[in-house]
Amino acid sequence: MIWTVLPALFIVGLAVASQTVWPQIKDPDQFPGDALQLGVEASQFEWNVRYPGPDGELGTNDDFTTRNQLHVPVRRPVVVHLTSADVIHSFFIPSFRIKQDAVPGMEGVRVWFEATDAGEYPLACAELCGLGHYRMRASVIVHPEGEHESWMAEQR
Ligand SMILES: [Cu+2]
Repeated sequence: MIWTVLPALFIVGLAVASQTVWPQIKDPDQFPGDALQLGVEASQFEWNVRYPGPDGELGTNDDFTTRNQLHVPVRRPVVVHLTSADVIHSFFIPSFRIKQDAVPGMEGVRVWFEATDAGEYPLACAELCGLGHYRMRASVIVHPEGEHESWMAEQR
């Protein structure tokens, strides 16, 4: 009885204590308002990242893309709009403790993070998505203060 009841109470306690944290991570209404909006489309077997063009709006004709590279600024929230072109993939950045499935046909899947240190971090697919799954590996490049702006301008 003790081995069952005590862990059960402990788990319920954890669930109650984390009630406010989960929506901060998962509820789009609670995402930071000033975030940079990026699109990430997973496909067999690569990541295509879409950035807003000169008009600053994501999803318009002047957007530009990078393949297997996710360029973000340091200390600024980033919202990733996640889609899949074919099968279920999983957007996984271990260093940021971020993992989110990308499901074909499902729009509106979003995930957000804020990188606190500049540098390069691995991005991987965490869902067995086919024979080339192992090479579905990319980089998150976190630009130091001010440098992301000039990188964006250069790409545009
Ligand atoms: Cu995949």
